[in-house]
Amino acid sequence: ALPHVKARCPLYPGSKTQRLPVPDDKVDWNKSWPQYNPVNYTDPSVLKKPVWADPDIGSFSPAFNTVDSGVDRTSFEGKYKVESGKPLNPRGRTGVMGRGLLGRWGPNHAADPIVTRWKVDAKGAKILHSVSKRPILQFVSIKRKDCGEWAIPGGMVDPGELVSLTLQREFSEEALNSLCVPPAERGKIQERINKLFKSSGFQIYKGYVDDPRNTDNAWMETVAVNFHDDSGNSVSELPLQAGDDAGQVKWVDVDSSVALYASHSHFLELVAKERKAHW
Ligand code: RP5
Ligand code: MG
Ligand code: MG
Repeated sequence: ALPHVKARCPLYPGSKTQRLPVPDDKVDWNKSWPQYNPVNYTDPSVLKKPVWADPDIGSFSPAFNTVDSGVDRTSFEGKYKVESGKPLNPRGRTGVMGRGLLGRWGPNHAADPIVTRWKVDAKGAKILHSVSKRPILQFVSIKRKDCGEWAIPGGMVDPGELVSLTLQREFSEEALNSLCVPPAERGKIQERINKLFKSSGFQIYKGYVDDPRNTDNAWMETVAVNFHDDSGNSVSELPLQAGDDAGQVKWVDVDSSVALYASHSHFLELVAKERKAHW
């Protein structure tokens, strides 16, 4: 895998903390760097001890590389190292130690629902891309409130929650604003969502996410699943409405030139290849 990039962004998100610059050839922990001494940063929102966050190491020593009191501390990347009680990012140095904005020491597990349909003309015929001559996919994208970047409407897996439920819950909260749907419309929408999320899920990716919030001791991992509305008559007709940590929501053409949050563009590339769509 290529060395992580967004996990080395100069300014740590939501803070004034500058990461220690880590050159490409020093990302790997196996490359000796005796003077490496990155800044220690854990966001005040994490130190306040919300339910979703671990306590600080010292008073707290969880069992790593296993499920520990309901919290999944296993990594899709295999067994990660623990040094002086702190887990080490399996993809290497980030220029920040501590947890930053992430609640868990070690892996922080998320799920990404990639809901797609074909781009069609007024008659319902698939539109082919002028250069690649392939049909164009569209996916439901949200604009994240934290950074303003467009993204897949993903979210954290709650302790003990099935990933299949996280996928449906996060999509409902962020792209359909399910928490604010009037009761009269709720049943019909719920029925469509249930149907889509029960049937056509295709796992696209499972593993490390190159997320700007990652640190040397805490990082994002995800399961990304594609739910494709091939005929365009199920989810395509749902009224999209941004909710929770999403500021806007819309159908976006799947194309290599669209810049997205974290590794989301890579996930869409895998979807496009799988569906033989334009990329
Ligand atoms: C990314 O952060 C994942 O791919 C997922 O989309 C997202 C989960 O974090 P929140 O949306 O809950 O902030 O790394
Ligand atoms: Mg969410
Ligand atoms: Mg989210």
